Amino acid sequence: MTTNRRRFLTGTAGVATAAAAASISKVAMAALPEPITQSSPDTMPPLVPDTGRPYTPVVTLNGWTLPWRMNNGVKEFHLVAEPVVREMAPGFKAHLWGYNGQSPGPTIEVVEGDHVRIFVTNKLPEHTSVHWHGQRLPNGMDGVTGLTQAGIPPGKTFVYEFVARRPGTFMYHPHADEMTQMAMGMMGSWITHPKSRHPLIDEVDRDFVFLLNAYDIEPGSYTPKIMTMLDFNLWSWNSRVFPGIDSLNVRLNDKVRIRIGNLTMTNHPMHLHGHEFLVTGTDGGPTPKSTRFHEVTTDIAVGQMRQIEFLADEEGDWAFHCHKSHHTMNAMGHDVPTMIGVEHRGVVKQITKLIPDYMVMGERGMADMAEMEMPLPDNTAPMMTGDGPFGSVEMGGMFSVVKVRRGQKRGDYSDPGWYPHPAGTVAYEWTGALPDPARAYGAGRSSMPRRQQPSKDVEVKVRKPANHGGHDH
Ligand SMILES: [Cu+2]
Repeated sequence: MTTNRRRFLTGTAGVATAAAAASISKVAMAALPEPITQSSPDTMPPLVPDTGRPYTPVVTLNGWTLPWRMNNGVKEFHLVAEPVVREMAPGFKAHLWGYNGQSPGPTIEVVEGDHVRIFVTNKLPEHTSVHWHGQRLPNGMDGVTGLTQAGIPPGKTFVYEFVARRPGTFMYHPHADEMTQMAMGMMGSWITHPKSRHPLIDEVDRDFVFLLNAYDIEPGSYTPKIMTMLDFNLWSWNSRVFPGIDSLNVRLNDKVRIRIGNLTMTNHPMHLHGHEFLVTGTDGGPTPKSTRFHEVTTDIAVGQMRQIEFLADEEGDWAFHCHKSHHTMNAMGHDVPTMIGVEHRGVVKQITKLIPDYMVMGERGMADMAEMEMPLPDNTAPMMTGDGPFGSVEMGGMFSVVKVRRGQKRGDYSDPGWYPHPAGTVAYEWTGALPDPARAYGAGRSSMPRRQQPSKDVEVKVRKPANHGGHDH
């Protein structure tokens, strides 16, 4: 989080905040709530409710919560579906579609039992709708174009109205030309807080939410390719890629909840370092306690949500990432043959044809690339970046850091900086003698003799093919 967090209500004057609702005249209450837009991609501070039932608000990673107004006991929100320019990482902007100035759209937070009215204005060049994923609601409010409603034509506003019946972690997205609209970034999170103490929903000190999404944006271009099924090159959280994703900053011994939804085309095994967590909920609601067991990785399938909880009782900077290694890389993953161990001097010309100004991949691996400034087309997320206290982190995409600090104040979400490791607690170089390894008897043999012996030993080198199709096999 940066100083930008203070620019919370930019855009249209911010008069439609809950705080101002009391002073709005009857005439105004009959009109639409003024749309509120967000110009910053930073993580905004939690929106503490000052009308309606109280609750502990969530923090949307690189996102924000949509303010509402109360209108005769109804919580009113105004979503505007529109083209947006999203900064996916510093210096890297994408032309997406989203809601109220950003992609994803703002998080909607309500309380179990709330009567909710959502105005949806369509400023896209084609019709849209909003499906409220996971909600119990009247069928005609489910947002499936053609099935439960007509699409919202460009320039028109539709109204959705229902009671938030179930507490839990949900999301919203179009159910109209889905392939285009979701590939362009239209989605948002929805949290329904329990109205009172719930036997399966614990109070937590920190509550984070974000969505997994993916884009195929060619280096040098600005708009995602929407036909892509598998071969995405930008794996993002809330339309941000590491190192553009904010860290999740918590206080030592905080109970932490993280809610994650997957609107990509593949599954993501989410992995937390240094702690074990429980999966306490899905988009079906809180999980029964008998089903909970400790894990450090949980897979989130397409269209699923998972809510994980842990006690942050180990100080440090703990990596938190998707465990698919291709998903912790940024653009340039395509059409780049692996050059490990390949004598490269003769092939530079060919590669340069593929990628102008291409420099030779390290013969020793890819880590070299992270250390060097690689010439890239304009508007490309660098292949790997992120400078840590010990050098390059060699990651991109779906990666961030959970920072656990003794000195972090309650309710303070600001970045505490790098963890000062106590003396003697960092992996160090061995400088003594290195004895030859003692090989066990029989090392290198197999469980049975091979039936057909090759005439001579075969040795292979693993080389990722150029133009490989997809990262998901
Ligand atoms: Cu992944």
